[in-house]
Amino acid sequence: HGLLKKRMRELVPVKQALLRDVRKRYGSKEVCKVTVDQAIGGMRNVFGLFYDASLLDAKTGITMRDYNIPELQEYLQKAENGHEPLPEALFWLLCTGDFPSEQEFADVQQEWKQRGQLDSETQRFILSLPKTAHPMTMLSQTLLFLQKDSQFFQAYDQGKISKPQYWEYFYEDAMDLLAKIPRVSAMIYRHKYKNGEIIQADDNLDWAGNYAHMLGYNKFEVRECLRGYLSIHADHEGGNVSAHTTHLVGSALADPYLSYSAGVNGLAGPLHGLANQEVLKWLLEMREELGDNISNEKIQDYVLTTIREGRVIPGYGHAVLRYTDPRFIHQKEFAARHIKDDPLVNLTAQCYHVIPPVLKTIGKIQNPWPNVDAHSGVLLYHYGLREFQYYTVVFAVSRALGCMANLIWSRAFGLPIERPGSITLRWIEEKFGEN
Ligand code: FCX
Repeated sequence: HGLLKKRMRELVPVKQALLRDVRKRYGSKEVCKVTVDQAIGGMRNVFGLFYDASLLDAKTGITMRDYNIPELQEYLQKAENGHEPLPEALFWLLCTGDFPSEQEFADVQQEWKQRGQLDSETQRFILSLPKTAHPMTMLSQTLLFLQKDSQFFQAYDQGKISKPQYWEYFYEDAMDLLAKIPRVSAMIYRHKYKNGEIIQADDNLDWAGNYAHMLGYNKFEVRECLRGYLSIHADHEGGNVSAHTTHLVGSALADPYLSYSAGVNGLAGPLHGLANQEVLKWLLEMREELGDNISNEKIQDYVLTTIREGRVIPGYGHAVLRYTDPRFIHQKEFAARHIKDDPLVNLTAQCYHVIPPVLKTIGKIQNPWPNVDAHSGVLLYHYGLREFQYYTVVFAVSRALGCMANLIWSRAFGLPIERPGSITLRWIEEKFGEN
């Protein structure tokens, strides 16, 4: 076994004991009240989930194991001459709460290389998918195809395992899934957009660098872009659609492949992960209609027209955040360091100044500021990855890190099947009605 599993075996009993103690001391304390509005309104600010690896603050944004985005960028391992954090190191942190040593980091990297091969059946499956399918659908389908290899499913099916062992089998599946997902995703890209001309993995590269390479983008800067991208999108606490779906499906003891395929389906919604493709579409439409060097006034009008048409401004707003998403800032700073005079990058920066004041004038919008999706696609577009339908797949490769770390811990903590209650209109009227 690798060093991460060894470390998890040390940690699991310690954290299980901590959880028992917390429940004993605080188990009956009230976390929050729930109003009828909250039950109907998508459970905003209902704290009814336990999800240990990250926490979202409305003002300051995401922390993963208590570290914010600039801290992660500073403390996690980087590639030689690189500035961006490496996802292998982040996964260690998400699983253990500690930054990995060089040896521990290298061990995860090595393990993913060893587990990453796709067998010929899987490759044939991907290459047989209809090219008209959306790349997110292809990814979800391939994760389901890989489910045949689930060690958890097989052991459970044969009645071989009991509850204390579940997490170890989830761990094995999670590590396999993470090792394979860049290869699967790159193959989907090459199949759909590049005549099926597959690029073999380069085992000298790191996980994210290799993904860039297999997509067909070999500049150091593109690798750096993906290293950062795959790190900052990894986890965004438990309540967002992809994380919550994965967590919920996993709670029924559906294995990591089934669980994450479900999470990917949620990520494919335009109000969630698909927003990054929508941003590109929206910016390109704006440029097509208004040309280059668009004035601030024209952008304002375009925003208002989009809203009048009953559409949302993609990349702006958030269910939890109330200020600019620090992940947006991370990408903006990346662009400032690496990219000079790209029209779409410049337009994105201009939109950042112009759009929030316009959205503020529309009373119902709770958060006028940009989220991560407002910037991510523009970077990929700059580097030549212009098939924007594909962008959410890159998000999905990243989100797998957070979802898998949390899924392993959900089983290690022995969390039960998730089953909140629901209410009906009649129930509300009868409970709160006058008579
Ligand atoms: N453009 C236009 N209208 C917006 C808006 C935007 N960017 N953001 C919110 N609104 C509207 C909502 O549609 C809602 O209108 P309604 O009452 O007529 O249905 C109203 O303002 C109140 O919504 P609000 O409470 O501010 O936001 P929600 O928590 O309901 O929704 C999302 C949050 C993110 C879904 C919403 O802001 C949105 O649709 N943004 C655009 C899509 C997007 O960027 N999604 C990515 C989010 C995230 F980063 C991710 O998951 O990846």
